[in-house]
Amino acid sequence: MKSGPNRLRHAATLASLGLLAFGITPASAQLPVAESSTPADQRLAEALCEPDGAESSARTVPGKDIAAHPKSVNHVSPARARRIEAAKRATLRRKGLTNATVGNVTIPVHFHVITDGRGNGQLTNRQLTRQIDVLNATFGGRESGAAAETSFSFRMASVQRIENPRWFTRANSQMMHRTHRGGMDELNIWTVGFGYLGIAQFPWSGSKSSDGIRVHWDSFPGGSIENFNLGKTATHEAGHWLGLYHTFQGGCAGKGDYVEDTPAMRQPTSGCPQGKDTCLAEGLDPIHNYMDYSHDDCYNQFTPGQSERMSDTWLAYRAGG
Ligand SMILES: [Ca+2]
Ligand SMILES: [Ca+2]
Ligand SMILES: [Zn+2]
Repeated sequence: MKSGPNRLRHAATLASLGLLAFGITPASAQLPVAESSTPADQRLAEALCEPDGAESSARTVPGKDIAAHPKSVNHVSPARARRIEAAKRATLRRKGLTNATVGNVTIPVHFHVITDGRGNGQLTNRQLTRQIDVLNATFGGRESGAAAETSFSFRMASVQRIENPRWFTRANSQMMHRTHRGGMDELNIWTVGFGYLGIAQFPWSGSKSSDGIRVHWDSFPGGSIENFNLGKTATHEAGHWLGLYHTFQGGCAGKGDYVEDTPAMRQPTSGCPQGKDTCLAEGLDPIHNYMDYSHDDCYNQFTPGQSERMSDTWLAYRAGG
């Protein structure tokens, strides 16, 4: 069977089947990238035969696939999220890390810059460095007084540049398996030109050789995707890579995103609507949170609760490689 992101990610249907996790942004900014050659329904068919059961979280390029999937705002089902939580707690207990804390962790980053041979995908070294700077500013809590300073920082470990038009548009699992570097404690970032802003693999699912995040190259600092070109997509996907759900996970009911200090919200945010409040539960929607779908310049924080969740995730699934 074919592989790749095009067989992933059909949010509404897959979520209703309880199979996969992800979301489709309802943002309506203009779409600067080429149309995908793969029809959405084919993507769904391919997703249903995902061989390794990889669970990912995807974010579309604004305007992409939205009309066809208006209800695509569900992610991990609440039942699935409960099982994931139980498994994580059991893993921490087994490792004797229930009350452990994470010191400062510097995560090596391996960039795989995929190009199409026609001038697309060519990120400059300066853009890669600026992306690392954005990861460090965002995970360091430097964009808001309310932001948590997480345990995590990032450093450039390697850059490989690969011309492959097929990988550039499909960003498939073959690309990841053949190029992956390092262990679970190192972050692989594939930059590609697919129909999504980004796709992350959660640490509790998928194979080790596809661990990492795939990010649209034009979302990097200086990229051309309007409202999404300050490098915050990589921050969002790295948040998933460290175990965070969307802030709108689960909507208004239940445990939501399993983070206490992110107020529940019914739907992902488009733009930066001040005062948005979609759940009766206390608190305005956390539109400035990196795990919402707001514009890059609206984002400014992870919360202390998210920071703690990422540390737990690190201990359970990533520490020690
Ligand atoms: Ca919450
Ligand atoms: Ca509320
Ligand atoms: Zn996401």
